[in-house]
Amino acid sequence: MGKSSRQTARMRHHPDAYPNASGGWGSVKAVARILVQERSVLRDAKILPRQNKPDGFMCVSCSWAKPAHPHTFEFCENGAKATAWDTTSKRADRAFFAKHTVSELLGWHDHDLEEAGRLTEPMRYDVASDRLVPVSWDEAFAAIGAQLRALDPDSVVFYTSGRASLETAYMLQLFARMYGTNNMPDSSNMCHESTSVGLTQAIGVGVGTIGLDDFEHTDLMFFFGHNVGTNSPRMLHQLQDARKRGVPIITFNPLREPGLLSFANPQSPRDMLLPGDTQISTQYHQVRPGGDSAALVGLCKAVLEAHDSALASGGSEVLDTAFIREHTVGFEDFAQYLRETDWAEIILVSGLSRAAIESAALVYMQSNAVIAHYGMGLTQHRLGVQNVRMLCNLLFLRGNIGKPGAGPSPVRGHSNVQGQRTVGITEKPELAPLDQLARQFDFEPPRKAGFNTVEAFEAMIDGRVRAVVNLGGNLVRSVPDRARIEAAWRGLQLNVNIATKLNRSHLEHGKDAWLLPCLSRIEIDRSGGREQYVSMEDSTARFHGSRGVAEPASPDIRSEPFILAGLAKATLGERSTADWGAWSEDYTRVRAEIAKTWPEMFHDMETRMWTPGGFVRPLPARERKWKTQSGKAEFQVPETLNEDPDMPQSEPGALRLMTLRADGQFNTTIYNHDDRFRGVRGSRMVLLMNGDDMKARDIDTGDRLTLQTISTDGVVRQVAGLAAMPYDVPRGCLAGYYPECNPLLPLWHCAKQSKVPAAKSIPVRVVAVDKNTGSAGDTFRADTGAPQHT
Ligand SMILES: Nc1nc2c(c(=O)[nH]1)N[C@H]1C(S)=C(S)[C@@H](COP(=O)(O)OP(=O)(O)OC[C@H]3O[C@@H](n4cnc5c(=O)[nH]c(N)nc54)[C@H](O)[C@@H]3O)O[C@H]1N2
Ligand SMILES: Nc1nc2c(c(=O)[nH]1)N[C@H]1C(S)=C(S)[C@@H](COP(=O)(O)OP(=O)(O)OC[C@H]3O[C@@H](n4cnc5c(=O)[nH]c(N)nc54)[C@H](O)[C@@H]3O)O[C@H]1N2
Ligand SMILES: [Mo]
Repeated sequence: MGKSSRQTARMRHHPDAYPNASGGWGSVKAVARILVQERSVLRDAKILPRQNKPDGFMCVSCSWAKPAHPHTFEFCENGAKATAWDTTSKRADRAFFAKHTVSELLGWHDHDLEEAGRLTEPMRYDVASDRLVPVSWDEAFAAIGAQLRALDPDSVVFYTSGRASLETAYMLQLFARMYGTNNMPDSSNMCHESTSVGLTQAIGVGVGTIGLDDFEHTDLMFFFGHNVGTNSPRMLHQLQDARKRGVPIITFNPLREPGLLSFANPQSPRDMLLPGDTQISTQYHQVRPGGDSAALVGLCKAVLEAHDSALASGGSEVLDTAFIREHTVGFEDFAQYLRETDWAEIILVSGLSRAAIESAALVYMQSNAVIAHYGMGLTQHRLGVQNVRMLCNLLFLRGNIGKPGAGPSPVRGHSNVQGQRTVGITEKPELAPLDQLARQFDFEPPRKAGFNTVEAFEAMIDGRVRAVVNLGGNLVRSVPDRARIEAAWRGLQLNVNIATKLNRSHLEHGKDAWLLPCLSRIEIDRSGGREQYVSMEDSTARFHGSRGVAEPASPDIRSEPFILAGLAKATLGERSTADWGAWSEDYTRVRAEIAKTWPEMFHDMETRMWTPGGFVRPLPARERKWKTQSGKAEFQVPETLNEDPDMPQSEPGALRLMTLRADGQFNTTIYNHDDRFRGVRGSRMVLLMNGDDMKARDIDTGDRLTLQTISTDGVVRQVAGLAAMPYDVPRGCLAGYYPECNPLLPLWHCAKQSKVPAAKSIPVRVVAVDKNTGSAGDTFRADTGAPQHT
């Protein structure tokens, strides 16, 4: 086989060339492969069937709703992978750390670090031997507590990734506030914070308003910038049911995602046997990255024009004028803005034709109940908050909120990222019930705003942050501006990591670094000598109990509540009125405190958390009660449609880079080097590129590109060794993988108001092309080392 045909075989690029729809037999095979790879106990035990069941554990992968009447196998390919990853029989134990120095491990690929297996006991970095060495829990708590006491609370940051339970999150926020800081950045600062800010402004709650029942009543669903087949696959069940009822799905996404085109349910024998897959998207609009505000304004303009001409010709209203009158403010200004905005600008910025936008608007106008799902394609932009507001504007025009089958549906990321914020993890003091906490625990909580993720790292770079307590993140990988933030991380005085598996953030040690291994919630938690349960909130604002089913990976690992209690006691000592010890031995006590803080939400939690399908939190917007500044749902006039102030209009050849997830990863956890749906195998150092853009630059498939960020701050940000692959994306943009491309993303290139890094629109140029001379196989083998960056 010649060079280029071998490459094409490895990098099957066109979605139509992909043999399987989302799910299907490929998905069954992928699950089987990871069970073998991890030598997972799943193969023997009956663990998977208890995933997302009312009496089982809530999946550690995505946050999608857990139905009251679950499928026998209420899990997906990626949920099964996540479970296998945690229940692996591999161990990174003291023998492993005795064998490998930290300097050596720093040369390992991210995949290989986690693949070493579960951590088994607490460790501390030892300078003399350049190794992580075992310590006792008491020793760790005492040493960390002493250091924290000596530090200024303003210089300490408590990060949470979105997997922690409600109990853990509540304990962490209380610990941080009793210690004296609101520095509580979390993963949502890099994720759906644009939603929390935008929806709160528009509808008075920072979360989506739809539930699973709405899928049965909807007439139309939009999908903006979410890759459901990979990132929340269980949602495909509801989508497929709706499609069977004939409900159209209109997708706006620059990239033609095989996972949004068609679906075969691997758990439905009928779908597996019948030829022909169910079509997911009935219309697919390849909007330019960052062109969503323009596309949404275009949709609104088409609806308004149809309304005006219907009235002029004596027809009936297209807008829901009763809803607009009774429930909203700002309509007149927005309508005027729509009338004054030229189609030419909308078409230019969105990259879509007027006919395409009007065809979507037409279906919207024919539908009485519309859901708008969205993900990182909307939130991770400079105008991320505005994108969310424009989506609300579109829904408001026809009263598509607070009625069955309608509403905004931000598809959240981590399994409890929404819940953490609900129970007080926030850097914004105004969002936490500080007075209540003060009364409940007899202390004076700090009132000063804390750092979000971007601010925490800005402060770390200039030396104002000295210590980090990191619950479950891999920040040197997930945060932008890798070269600068890694250096800052290494300069920390104290670095405390609570984690299940080894990652790079544990190895880039500061002066004093600790690694405290915790249970996964798939495991049975016997803290205090009896089985403990935890709880979480899903993407549809429902709370669920979760009980572990697997034996712990090691007798010497501890639960997150136990670890936080140990740290809090050692740090706060007599200063704290909370009975940390008792809490860590009986989580019902923690839930009782949560219920005291938010009685309306969490009353009778012990029984309600086991309700099949979960219990729902009060959502005023769902009842058309608006807790906004004006007391109404608020239209917004966009500030600008031109997405990107950082994108030079003048530089010819400038490209916009989107950084995305592959099928073989969960965020910084890399299960394998494949992206099954997109047909990429064996490498993540790949750039999906428009074929004409490649031709114009004389780039062939497999050539290795060096990308450089376009910026004026004098910092050179560059990633080399990215193999070009033609893909169906609009001209002028390309897609690469997160976290490999994070060195290109400047820390300050983030959304106004929410500070979510603009990971979906990084201005870049190609500065070097290495012609591929070896075989494709050689090219890909080179990727198993640590990602290259300069
Ligand atoms: N298996 C698995 N599941 C996961 C995760 C995982 O890594 N693996 N991560 C979890 C987390 S934390 C999160 S936040 C979610 C993330 O799930 P998603 O929201 O799906 O996030 P991404 O994979 O980053 O991709 C976003 C999609 O947006 C599109 N896009 C990019 N730019 C634009 C744009 O400007 N406009 C529009 N309309 N679309 C755009 C991309 O083509 C892609 O299809 O998934 C969660 N679930
Ligand atoms: N360029 C770019 N950057 C991005 C994004 C993007 O799309 N593009 N997405 C952003 C988004 S949406 C997110 S959410 C962030 C995520 O960023 P992070 O929160 O930093 O990272 P994760 O990869 O989710 O965390 C992985 C680690 O969690 C630990 N872990 C796993 N399970 C548990 C557990 O039960 N308890 C504890 N304590 N630890 C556990 C493991 O040790 C693992 O190494 O990344 C953001 N960064
Ligand atoms: Mo996320």
